[in-house]
Amino acid sequence: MRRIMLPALLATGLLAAAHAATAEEVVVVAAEKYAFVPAEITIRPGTRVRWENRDRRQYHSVYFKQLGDQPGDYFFPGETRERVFDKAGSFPYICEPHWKTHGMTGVVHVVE
Ligand SMILES: [Cu+2]
Repeated sequence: MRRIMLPALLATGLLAAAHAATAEEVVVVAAEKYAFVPAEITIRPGTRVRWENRDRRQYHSVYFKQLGDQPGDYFFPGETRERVFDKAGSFPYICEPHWKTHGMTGVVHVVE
């Protein structure tokens, strides 16, 4: 009985997870302690990513140079930045004040 039940439960779990991923429209990345958490995410096209500054005093930025961002768009504790990714690809970004000193970088993988 267990051998039959386990795959069925796994399949149900996977379906539930896939449905949740499809229904999920916003993925949150924290900016805290000089790091993006998680630094690497994989999403589907059309997903909105929200970066939340969870530090108490420190500002950060989410700078996608290859997407034509203007530098200097810093956001402060409690503030957010958002971006919707419509095209597939890998999009690296940096926090301008901290990428050199703290390796504060991230990447968004958009997969069909
Ligand atoms: Cu930073």
